[in-house]
Amino acid sequence: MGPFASRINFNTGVLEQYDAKVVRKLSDMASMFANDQAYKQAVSAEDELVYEVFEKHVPEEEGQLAHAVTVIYPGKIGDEYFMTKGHFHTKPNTAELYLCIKGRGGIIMSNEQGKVSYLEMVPGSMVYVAPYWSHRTVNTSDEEFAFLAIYPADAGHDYGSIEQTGFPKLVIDKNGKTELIDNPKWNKS
Ligand code: PAN
Ligand code: ZN
Repeated sequence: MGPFASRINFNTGVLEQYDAKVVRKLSDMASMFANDQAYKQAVSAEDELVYEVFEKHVPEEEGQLAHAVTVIYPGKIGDEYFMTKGHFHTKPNTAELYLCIKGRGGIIMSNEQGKVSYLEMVPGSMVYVAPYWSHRTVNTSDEEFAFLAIYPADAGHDYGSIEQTGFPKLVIDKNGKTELIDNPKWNKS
């Protein structure tokens, strides 16, 4: 593969000329939100779009850099903000760089030792997701939250491990303020 260019629209947060789009609706996120009742009600009322990932295609091989723009729509289940599923990389020693383009949000990261890091993201914020840390982003605003992610193309996504344990903390809206609280469903293995 030779050099190529693409363009992010900084007003909309959308990656123009993307090759593939991943769509995640509420129904794709069963048991990920803490409040099961609020989740069930929300899904049956309207299976809302939670986030989309706009990807460029590069070969999934060592040395290549995958890059994608994620747009998380505003919303909450109970008091928990709309968020991504979250994952470890299948090759756990691979890092990732996030750059916020639009809106306001945050990234929650945790490692196998149960350590947690939460960092806020506003346009221009860059977050270095260190190797071995799981990562999930949340939209803490009432507009679209968009960010670019750049990562080794052979990193792979391991969703299963984090699905089993959950993240140690939830990111919630408490009377208009963003707070981290213990996740009652956290199932440390
Ligand atoms: C990101 C994420 C993207 C969607 O590109 O894949 O934001 O989140 P989930 O993959 O957790 O659904 C990234 O971290 N890639 O490695
Ligand atoms: Zn990742």
